[in-house]
Amino acid sequence: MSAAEAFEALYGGAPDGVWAAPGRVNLIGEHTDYNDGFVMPFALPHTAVAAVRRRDDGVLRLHSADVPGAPVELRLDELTPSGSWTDYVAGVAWALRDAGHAVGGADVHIESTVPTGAGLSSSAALEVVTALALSELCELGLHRWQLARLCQRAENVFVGAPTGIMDQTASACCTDGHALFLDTRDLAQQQIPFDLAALGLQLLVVDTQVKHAHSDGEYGKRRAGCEEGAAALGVTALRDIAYEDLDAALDRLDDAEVRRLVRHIVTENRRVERVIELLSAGEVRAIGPVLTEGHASLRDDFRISCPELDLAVDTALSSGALGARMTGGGFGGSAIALVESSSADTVTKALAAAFTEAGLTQPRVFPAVPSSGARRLA
Ligand code: GAF
Repeated sequence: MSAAEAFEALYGGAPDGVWAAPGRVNLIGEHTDYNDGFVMPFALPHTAVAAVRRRDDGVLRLHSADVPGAPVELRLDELTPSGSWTDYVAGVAWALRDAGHAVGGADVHIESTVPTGAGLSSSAALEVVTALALSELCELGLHRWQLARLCQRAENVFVGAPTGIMDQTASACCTDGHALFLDTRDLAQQQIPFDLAALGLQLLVVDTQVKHAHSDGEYGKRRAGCEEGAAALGVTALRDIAYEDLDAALDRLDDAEVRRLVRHIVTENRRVERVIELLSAGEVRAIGPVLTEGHASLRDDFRISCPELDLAVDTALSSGALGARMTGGGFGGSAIALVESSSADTVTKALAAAFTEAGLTQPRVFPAVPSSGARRLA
């Protein structure tokens, strides 16, 4: 049954439209987004699909294919977080209305293929598909970057997770066959062609199936530590520390942990620039070692890896990957590995064997193909 048919069965009558918004993989630029830095995600083919019908009576009815039962019914003027999946949808309606946009209600049915808890932005996909649908149905005329900002606000203020802007912008703004080079300070964007198949390459996603939650404190602690570093160095954000000035900046910091956080952010911004330079020069295979260096920095300086992610990265590298690193918020979720297409099977089998030997749940491994951002399907 399609999402539109499921909507009809639930609510009676057809939806006004059907929209989709993808999850993402981040190629490089981790935890730089709340430091006004650079990121480079691309959209996955996995999407949250929403069949939506506008209403004007102040009522929001929400249903997900993953949650059996009747739709949840909420009043727009009484929205409060409930700790469930509906917060990501209701939070967007709240953020739109809080910003003064006229949203009068909606019936919503969601079906998502974005793996949850895998660090692939299933929640941003939910937010962005809601924002795009409501914006179009209520004729709000908002730009994609404005939708991303509103979705980030929903996540920060309504859901209560202190995330940056990368995931929502990736879901809203990515395009097929490209990675998105995003300057998170002003949301300036460049679409970078990233057609790996044409070069005989694949980027494997290795979902360790270890779950994490952003709101569990560690993410917020890293963010607070970065802000402490920026304040101690007298800059607006760590983005303002040039790579060339890193050693001098580190000398001015007393706290060893803050020093490590600062070093990760400054070197990570440099790695994003390096990847752009290499991709622009057509040296795609040469980004491999830069990705691997990024993993070491996240593991040793930012300290957000975990044994499962390290095992995925080490195994991918020892079985032939050109580069590998964890991707996303950390503490579980997914790693990525750049591989020759001809060695994708070998790497996948090596991962399965290593996880079996370590007594871990099998990872879910699949090639990530750069896909379209949010769009209307019907
Ligand atoms: C999570 C957050 F939601 C993003 O904003 C970003 O900080 C990422 O972790 C780490 O790069 O996905």
